[in-house]
Amino acid sequence: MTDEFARDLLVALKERPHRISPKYFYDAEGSRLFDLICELPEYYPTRTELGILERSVAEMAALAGPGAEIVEFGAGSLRKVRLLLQAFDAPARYLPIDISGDHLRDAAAFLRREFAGLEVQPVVADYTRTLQLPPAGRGRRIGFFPGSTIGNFTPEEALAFLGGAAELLRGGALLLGVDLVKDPQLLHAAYNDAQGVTAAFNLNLLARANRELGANFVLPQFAHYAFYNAPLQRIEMHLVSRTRQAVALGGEGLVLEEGESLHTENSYKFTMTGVRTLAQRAGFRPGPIWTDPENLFSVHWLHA
Ligand code: AVI
Repeated sequence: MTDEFARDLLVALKERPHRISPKYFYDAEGSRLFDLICELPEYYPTRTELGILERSVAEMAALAGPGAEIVEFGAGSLRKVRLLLQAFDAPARYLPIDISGDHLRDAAAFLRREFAGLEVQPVVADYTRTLQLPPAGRGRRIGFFPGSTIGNFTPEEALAFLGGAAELLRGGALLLGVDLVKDPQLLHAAYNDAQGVTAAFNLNLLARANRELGANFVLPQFAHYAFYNAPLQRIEMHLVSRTRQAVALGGEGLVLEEGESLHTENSYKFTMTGVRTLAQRAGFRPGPIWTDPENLFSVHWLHA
């Protein structure tokens, strides 16, 4: 990962516009900051999705049927998958897929203790690449991809990911959590919180480069800038250079001009029809959609 990070950051700084994958946010500190974001008053997606799951998990369990196995893409918040594991009828197996082996081991140990009889089989892999899973059991395979992480993919990546998931889950279904388009002020606030946690999360990408790659980014010289790009239906996060500055990375010297930005993340927002069309193109048959009273967030059942 360190080599890949070094290479991608170097490319990002040399090419214009400067942009890098948001996957590099998530070292231990980045994951800690993201957990804090999920608790912020302005960041509605996590609590809204949890509310939807709590209200509708019985319907989801009925659709899954007995002895299902849950395949989670990314071992994120245990709170969400626990709701499914508690409500599903005798789930046979839980297969969390994550690039971080440590995170997976902790999550697996925790769930094995809580759900006696549940087989937990972690898969250390990058779920955005082609995946091999252990052979399916007798129950249906239900994929789980909550949190609107799909929104952090480019449209092409989202289609490719969903196409792969449809193959992997054939005969089963995917439960997909998706953030919806809404009042831009609400979106803006969610990515510009008053406590500055999202800013710290964004800046951690540079702090991480200093820690891991021996770079010399001076964090106060960069501004967190997040805005809703309405025509493209996405939040964009950037780190904007406050001044002309030299950066040393991997033995190379680079210059960032005043006002130049490093584009660190897109977070696409969807309409319900948009999700259904995308899912159909990827080989799913759209099923029920659950949402909250304010239509902030949606959870989709997609037949594979
Ligand atoms: C993980 N992902 C869905 C979050 C989002 O909302 O796009 C990451 C995030 N970025 C800033 N705040 C939260």
